[in-house]
Order: sequence, then C-alpha cells, then structure tokens
Amino acid sequence: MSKVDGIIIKAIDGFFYVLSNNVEYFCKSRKKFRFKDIQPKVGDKVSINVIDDDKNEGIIEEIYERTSEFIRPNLANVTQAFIVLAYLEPKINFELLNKLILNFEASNVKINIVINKCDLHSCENEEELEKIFYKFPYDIIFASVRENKNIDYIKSKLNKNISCFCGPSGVGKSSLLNAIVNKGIMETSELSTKIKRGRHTTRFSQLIYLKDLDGHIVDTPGFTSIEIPKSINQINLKNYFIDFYEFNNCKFRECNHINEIGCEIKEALDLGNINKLRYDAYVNLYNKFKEKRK
Ligand SMILES: Nc1nc2c(ncn2[C@@H]2O[C@H](COP(=O)(O)OP(=O)(O)O)[C@@H](O)[C@H]2O)c(=O)[nH]1
Ligand SMILES: [Mg+2]
Ligand SMILES: [Zn+2]
Repeated sequence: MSKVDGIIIKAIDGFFYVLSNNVEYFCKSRKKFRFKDIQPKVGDKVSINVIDDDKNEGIIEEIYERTSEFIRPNLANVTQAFIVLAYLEPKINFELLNKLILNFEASNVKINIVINKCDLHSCENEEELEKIFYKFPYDIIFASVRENKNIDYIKSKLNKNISCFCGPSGVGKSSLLNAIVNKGIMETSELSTKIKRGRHTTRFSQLIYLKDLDGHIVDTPGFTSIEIPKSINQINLKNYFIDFYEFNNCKFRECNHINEIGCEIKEALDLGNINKLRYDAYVNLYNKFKEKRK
C-alpha cells in the first residue's frame, strides 16, 4: 500500500475518481468522514491509500482543508469564476450578475466577467459597454468564441486554478469551454435536441484537467440561477463590495453609504470613481434587506 495526494475530479454513486500525477484512481471513502459530518466532494484535495496498484483503486484517508465550498453545486476549492454573459443575445442580466458576484465574494472565489458574442456588437454597443463597465472592480473580458477573440487570454488565466464558468443559458458557455479544451466535449444548444439524454449532457459536476494549461475547469449544471448567500445581511452587505474598500474613510464608522453626512462612497460615486450600476445594486439590495427586517 502506498499513500498519494490527489484531487477528486468526479463523484458518482458514492465512488470518487481521484487524479494524482496524471493517474486516475477509483476510490471509496473512509467511513469515518460520515460521522464527522464531512463528505468528500468534487474539488477536494485528498490523501488516498492505494490498495490496488494494477487496478488503480484506493481509499480516501484524509480531506485537506478547503479554500472554498459550495453546496449547490456540490464543489470544493473552486479558486476562480468566469461569469459569462452576452450583451445582446440574450440581453445582459445585471441582477443575475450581481447575485453571482455576491455568491463568489462570499465564497472566497476570484471573479472574472466575460462578455461573449462581441462579434454581434456595433460601435455604438461597444461605447455603451465601455460606459456600463467603467470602474467595474473586476476583469471584464470582451470575447467572441465565433471570432476567437480573447480565448487565449481566458486560457492563460486557467493556470494553477480550479475555474468555473457560469451564467445564463445561451450566452455561449459550452461553446467557450469547447474552444478552451479544443474538443467537442460540451453540449451546445444547437445540438441539445439531438442528444438530450446522450453522454454529453451535464448532470453532475466534474473537473476536467487541462494538462497543457495545468488547470482544472469545472463542468457543472449549477451556478445558473442563484440566491443571495445566507451569510449576507443589511449591515455586512457593504463588505462584499470590493470597490468600496479604497474609499473607506466615511465620517461615521458605521456608515452604510446611503445618505449619511460625510460619506466617502457617495463622494466617490459623484466623482465617477465608483461604478454607478454597482452602487445602485448595493442600494437596491440594502433596501431589500431593510424591508425584510420590518
Ligand atoms: N454570434 C455568436 N454566437 C455564439 C458565440 N458563442 C456561442 N454562440 C452561439 O450561441 C448559442 C448558445 O451557445 P451555447 O454554447 O450552447 O451556450 P450556453 O447555453 O451558455 O452553453 C449557440 O448557437 C452558439 O453557436 C459567439 O461568440 N458569437
Ligand atoms: Mg451549455
Ligand atoms: Zn459612507
């Protein structure tokens, strides 16, 4: 028996597929995890005991500490997210964008935003987008799978990461992933009627390891519609807006940046140093929480 470290790339019917040095091990988990209220998940870094070297079978002995965790989809250690949207087809959904951002901020996941289908844009659209995303506090990547625009840049960001791609349907996530992995392993919507129940349909989460980029990507049916995380409330909401951090010098320490005197955030907004959409999203959510408390 030998011990190796690896990462769970797939979990099916109580069995785990653990990738270690390019070898895939078929593993069971130690029963003890069940009593400790911890279940191995896809993305977990684990230590396994190899019980059969020829058949590559092992037992998961230890789960290393997670850097991030999701329940739905059931994933551990996602390090970065690409929120994929289109501007025109389908029309961009800012509410969903904000919800996804809050979820990833609450889970310690680095955020990138991809605006796909740029090939459809007129010059006017480009200008609108420049304005909309002015001072947006995340990397905004204008991309086109169709015209191979910025696909290599997205690829370059995958190195040493576990990356997930999420966003509404029809924005080109599957197309993008196919362009990244260079194979038709993801189902795109044009094909979906033909092979609806075929092997390409994503029904569970798994990691796909890209050897040349040394990074994992998450293939998951989840992350499309999502709620505000339970850990966020009216008072701590402001801490999830990273664009507020550099202006944290309001007159009142407890300032909620709504209409208090000497609010640096509002001043930054007026000077155009904070994105208007972001601030509006903040106020909107703040008021929603306030309503709930009444
Ligand atoms: N014009 C244009 N269409 C695209 C682009 N990327 C994907 N599509 C199309 O958008 C539709 C939805 O793509 P799909 O990858 O299935 O989106 P998903 O639902 O997010 O996975 C398909 O018809 C794609 O061919 C792009 O960059 N430009
Ligand atoms: Mg898809
Ligand atoms: Zn303030």
